[in-house]
Formats: sequence, C-alpha cells, structure tokens
Amino acid sequence: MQQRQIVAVGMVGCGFYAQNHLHAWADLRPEGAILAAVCDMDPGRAKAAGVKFGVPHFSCIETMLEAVPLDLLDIATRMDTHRPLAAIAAELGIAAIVQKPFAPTWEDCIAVVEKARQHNAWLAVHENFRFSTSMRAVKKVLAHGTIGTPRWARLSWRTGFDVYRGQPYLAEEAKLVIQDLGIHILDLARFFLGEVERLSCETQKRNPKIRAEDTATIMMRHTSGAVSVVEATYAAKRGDDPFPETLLEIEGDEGSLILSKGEKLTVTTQGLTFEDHVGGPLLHWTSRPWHASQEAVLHTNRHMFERFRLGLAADTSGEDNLKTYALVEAAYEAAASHASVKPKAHVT
Ligand code: NAD
Ligand code: 89V
Repeated sequence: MQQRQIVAVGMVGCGFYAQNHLHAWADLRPEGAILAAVCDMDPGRAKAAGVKFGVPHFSCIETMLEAVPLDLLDIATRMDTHRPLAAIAAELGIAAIVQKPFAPTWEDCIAVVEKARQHNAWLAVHENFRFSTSMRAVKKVLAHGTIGTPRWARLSWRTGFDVYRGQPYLAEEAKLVIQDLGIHILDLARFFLGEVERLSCETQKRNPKIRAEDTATIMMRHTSGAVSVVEATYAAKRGDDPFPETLLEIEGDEGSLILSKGEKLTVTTQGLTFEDHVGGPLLHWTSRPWHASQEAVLHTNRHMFERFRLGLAADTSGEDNLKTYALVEAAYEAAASHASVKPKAHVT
C-alpha cells in the first residue's frame, strides 16, 4: 500500500484541553500532519481556534466533513459525545482519535470499537500519560532489564491543585477520580507491569462541594505475578504539590527505580544508584505546571499520526484501551462490592 505523505486532520471540540491538541498538530505540520479544519458546537470557540490556527472553522461536524476532505478526526469533546461522533467518522471510513475517557460505559466503548471494525476504520484513544517524556524514560529502563523483572510498584497521583477551575464539569460528574484521572494511572500500570488478574479498591469523597469520589486507592495483582498500588486524589493538602506529575516506585529482582517530583529518576541496580532528570523541555506554547501534560500531547499526536500513516494500529488503539477501561469498571465494582474483582475482557 502506498504510504501517505500528508494527513489532513480535523479537530472536533476546541475547548480547554483541545488547545494543546491544536498546538501539537501545528508543530507536526513539517512532518506532514496538516490541521485542515476545526469545529466546535460553540461557534465562538470554533472561530477562535480557526482564526488562531489559520483554518476553516465550523459549528458542526457534518458541515465540516462536507466542506473539507479529511483523513483523520481528532475528537477532544467530553466523553458523552465520543460514541456518536466516532460513529459519524466510522460510517464515512474516516480514522478517529477519541480523548479519554473513551465513553461513559463499557457497553458504549464496545459499540465504538465494533462500529469502527464494521467499517474497517482506524480508531485510537488519546491516552497521553504513557507518551510523556518521563514515562518513556522509565519504560526504557524497564525494557533494558536494568532492575530485572518488575515485582512490585506504587503509582501515585496526589494533588490539591484546583482542577475544577479549568474543568468545572468535574465537580458534577457521577464518577470522578477513577474515570477521569485513575484511568491514566491504570494505563501506566498496564504499560509497565502488564495485564491485570484481579484488583480491589477503596474510594472516598473528601471534598463536600463535589458530587463523586475524589480519592481512590487500588491494589492490583498482575498476570505476571507482580503487585501494584494505584493511588489518585484531587483532595490532598500537601506542601510541594507535584501536580500534574505521576510519582512512581518500581521494584524488580535486580534493583528499583523511583520517579520523584521534578521528574527526577533514581535507579538502583547492582548496589549502585544513578540519578537523572528525565522531564521534557518547555515548548513555545507550553507553560508550568501543565507543561509535562502538554508536551505529552505532542508525542501522542505524533505517535497517532505516524501509526495511521503507516497503516498500523496505535499502541492505545480502541481495542487496547478497552483493557484499561475494564480496570476502571472493575475498580468501581470492587469499591461498591468491597471484594476483589477480575476485569472484563472484550471477546470478539
Ligand atoms: P471542554 O468542555 O472544555 O471542551 C469540550 C468542547 O467540546 C466544548 O467547547 C464543547 O462546545 C465542544 N463540543 C461538545 N460537543 C460537541 C459536538 N458534538 N461537536 C463539536 N464540539 C462539541 O472539555 P475539556 O476539559 O477540554 O475535555 C475534553 C476531553 O479531554 C474530556 O474527555 C477530558 O476528559 C479530556 N481531557 C484529557 C486530558 C489529558 O489527556 N491529560 C486533560 C484534560 C481533559
Ligand atoms: O488529565 C486529565 O485527564 C484531567 C486532569 C484533571 C488531570 O486535568 O482531567
């Protein structure tokens, strides 16, 4: 099959986080990813993005798809709209990237994957934590076998940062910290330690002003035999808040690695300890404290673009992300049943 040189990208949703997607696509233009059009049901947001990035802007996806030939849709709207928007793309055989959470329910996620399969349409989920510079550095150390086979891990995302200012809808969600943030950390746990056999979970709602759980503590047994603890909270009151960093401790047969605040990686092996800063650079459009998350969008978009252009599945394909989503569902089930739960599997 002739490899595409140019990929025409359409952005659906030009809200809070989509700004990072738009900048990332602009940065990928020299590599052949052409941001060709944007749409948002809020015409003001669509126009602002269209003017800023110099592309036609629309207030509905159908009009955009009629007016501009597109190869790839980047859907950065909220989860309740992901299924219908992804279905429009699939029915037209247009490739789609959907932001996390994939969709509101397991059944919705399955429906999106099945629809894409039915139309042989390329589908991926924008799950960017594993693509961040620091997490790729951790993966490299693990892949080299420097600490041996991972046997135990703690993956921690604890903050008191006011996430509700940029994303006010979070305070009203029926499910919060596991579905919105835990999903990233559960994906990292799969990325570093493999698939999960069973898990247990305790949730708490510590902030009286919000609707759902803002703290979750999840313990997992991986099929490799390893055990991990995934912790996430929006209700920490800590000095030196690490927002938006994920802190890691992974112990293997030959040593350990610790990723601490400031993206400092400490690796111990054969009795020797090495330290290194593994964070990415500030980009012309990123700013502290979000810079690590913003830079991860660039690496994620590049991965999606390159895999799509080569006709290959993304690492976080729709099918792969079902395995991460199954852990979210299992965690809520375990918290409700106070028992350990085996994650669902998508049998095709
Ligand atoms: P937002 O509400 O700020 O933006 C969503 C935009 O989508 C709005 O402007 C809305 O008008 C538009 N929209 C809704 N339905 C539409 C439709 N049918 N057609 C066109 N436009 C439509 O939300 P946000 O905070 O930017 O979150 C968007 C998604 O990004 C969510 O799924 C969220 O979980 C995810 N997110 C991911 C990260 C990350 O990857 N680290 C960080 C923040 C948010
Ligand atoms: O990254 C996310 O998905 C978020 C957060 C609150 C961390 O911004 O929603």
